[in-house]
Amino acid sequence: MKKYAILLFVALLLGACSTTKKTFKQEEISLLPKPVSFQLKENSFEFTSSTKVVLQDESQQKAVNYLLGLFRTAAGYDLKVISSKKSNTVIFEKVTGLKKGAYTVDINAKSILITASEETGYFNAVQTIRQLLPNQIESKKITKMQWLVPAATIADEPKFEWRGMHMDFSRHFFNIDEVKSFLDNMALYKLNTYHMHLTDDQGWRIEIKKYPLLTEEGAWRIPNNQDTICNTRAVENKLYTIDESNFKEVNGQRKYGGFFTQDQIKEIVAYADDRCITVIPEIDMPGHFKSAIDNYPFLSCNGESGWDTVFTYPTCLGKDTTYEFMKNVLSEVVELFPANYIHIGGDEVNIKSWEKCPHCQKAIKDHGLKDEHELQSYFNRDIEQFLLSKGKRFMGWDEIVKGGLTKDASIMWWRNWAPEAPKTAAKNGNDIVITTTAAYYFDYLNEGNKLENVYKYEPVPADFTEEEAGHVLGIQANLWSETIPNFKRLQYQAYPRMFAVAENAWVSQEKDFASFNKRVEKQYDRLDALDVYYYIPAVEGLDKEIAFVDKTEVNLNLAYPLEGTEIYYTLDGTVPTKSSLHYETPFTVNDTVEIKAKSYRGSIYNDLKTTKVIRKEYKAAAVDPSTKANGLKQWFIKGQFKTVEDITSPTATNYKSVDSIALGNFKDQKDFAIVYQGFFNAEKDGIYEFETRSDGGNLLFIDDDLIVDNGGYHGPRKKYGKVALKKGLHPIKVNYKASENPKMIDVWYALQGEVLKPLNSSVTKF
Ligand code: TNX
Repeated sequence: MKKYAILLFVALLLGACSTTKKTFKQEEISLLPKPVSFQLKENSFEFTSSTKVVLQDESQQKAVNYLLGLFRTAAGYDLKVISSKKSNTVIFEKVTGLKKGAYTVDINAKSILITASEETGYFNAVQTIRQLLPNQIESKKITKMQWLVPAATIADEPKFEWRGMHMDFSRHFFNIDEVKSFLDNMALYKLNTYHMHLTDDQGWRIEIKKYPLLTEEGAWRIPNNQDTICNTRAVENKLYTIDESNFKEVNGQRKYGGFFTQDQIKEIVAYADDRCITVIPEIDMPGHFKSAIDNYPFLSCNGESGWDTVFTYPTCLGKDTTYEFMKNVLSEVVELFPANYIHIGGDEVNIKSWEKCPHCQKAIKDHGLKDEHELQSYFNRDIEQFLLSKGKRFMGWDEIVKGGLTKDASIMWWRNWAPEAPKTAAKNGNDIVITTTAAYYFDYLNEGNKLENVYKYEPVPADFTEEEAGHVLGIQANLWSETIPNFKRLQYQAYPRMFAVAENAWVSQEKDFASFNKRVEKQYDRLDALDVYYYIPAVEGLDKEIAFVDKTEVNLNLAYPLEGTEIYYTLDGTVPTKSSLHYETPFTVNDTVEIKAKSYRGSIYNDLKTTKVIRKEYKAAAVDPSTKANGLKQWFIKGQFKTVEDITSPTATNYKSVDSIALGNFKDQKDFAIVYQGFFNAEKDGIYEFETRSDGGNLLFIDDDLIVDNGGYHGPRKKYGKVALKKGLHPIKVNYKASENPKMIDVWYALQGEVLKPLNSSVTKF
């Protein structure tokens, strides 16, 4: 008896040893997107080389493959796949009634049970387990370690069916390995729709067998003025270097470009499909078509190809050959992409060409159309019918709403300034993907469109009824690549903002930025393991010149705290590296210098920030200025001025006295200038900042010295300047030259470092 008791005790002990493992703390866990429900339990499950995976149904294959792949690469072993339950197993089990993408996971020391009703549910469950595993699971090198997953019960389902990311291959090209890496990381965050913008003015990126010139010629360009921004920025900032591997020598000419063969497209689609990601192709038409028109000039209204003022000449919609060309292209495209939707663009069309084109005008007349917008809709409907005949649905940018849509069409709303487009579409019963410039334009810099803004943005328009909201398929962020010339830069623009898209596309619960941000912070180490580049907090304090008289303290800060991020800077004009000066505390400057600073987290750095720190001499106040009233003198001068420099100071006494600087009723006038003159009252000795905002051009002088140079012809633009002023009155003059379409002239001021205030009669005299 005693002997049995001892045996039983040993058995229990052994059992306990093999099943009692680490219990995780909540802070160690960071799931993104956040699951609907997550209950942490005691203990954990350990993956070992003897862990088996129970596969019972074909719909589980993709999820199982992905799980096996993770362990093969990072742990160096193959998990065995079996069909019946045992202990130390990961069991995939089909249940009925869960929504698409939904899953449950139950993890205990002995097993992991995953349930779902279809393949994307299983796949999402594996991604949750992937995020619960140590970051080393992302490594391409084998690590020997304990692969623990916390015991927990999880139930989860997505909010939106369309959880999208977009890449623009035309403006800059990204190769197939980069696409695959992007897809892998989309999968990790449960993003399931990948929109490929494959054609545009700057390059055609998909092989079309019937029209070989599209890629033989249309995929390659001689670097031109479209490349100036990147090339200029790249001088000091390598993140803007145009990827060298996308250049090739053609007949002695260095050309930029690239394209996907149809086989490569199939490979991408299959790779995405293995990750439960749908690929949506976009062939942008009838505008943004220059790369095709260049090589097939019959497509345009008069054989012309190139840029008009803002957009390129579109294809002619009055010639049958255009319709035939589009359909021939699409016939090949539909065969390559199994997705339901084909995106035909439809944005930013320069309809001026159609106004002048006899073919287009004839088509408008023949088909009883009202105008050029209806001509585009006529074209859209024809293309839509064609796509329907191929079993595909038609999708386009929100401009296509204007001339009328059929019930079946779907749109992507991007123009934040055109809220009537999604409203009209939703009322009409069209489905909508929200991709607005207000939050989802990831080509916009992180500093201007911050993570918090993306996270807090409410995608469904506030004026949508419940029924209309039902037409919102989901959300998508776009990575337009005019200024994204390499894959590192693309990742820099995408992360961490892509997390906000993943979270808001998935989670229905109320938003809480602080708690979301905690989970975001935990992702950076995983991104490091994945070898993904990302945005880190920028150096703040160098946005404007710093002026001083004697000496000044320079204070550099990170825009927000992020563990492991440090600032490096130089004072000798060179671009800082990690061997440059390491910023610890504010430092004193007593002569004019240029500061260049970058933040670093490991080898990740962000955009260079540069500013001048300039020594100034005080300007003495005017002696005996003999002023009578508050405000400024204003002269309105009729006449054509070539530049703002051509305005001479008026001496006439026909001025008006004004309290503030503003365009007011002059908005409706043409060909004029305005001059303001008087004194600025400096309340104390100090550095003063002036800022002007105007169109056309303006110059601000103090004591006849140019302080703000906002000259040159331009749309509304702000500029600033700084000056050291002794307490008292200082002569001030503002010359403004109106643009063709006068919009504004106003002037702001502040003591350096303080908030700008409008310049008005409280500080001016004449
Ligand atoms: C507008 S979004 C465009 C793109 C540009 C993008 C730059 C859309 C349908 N058209 O062609 O790349 O702005 O932000």
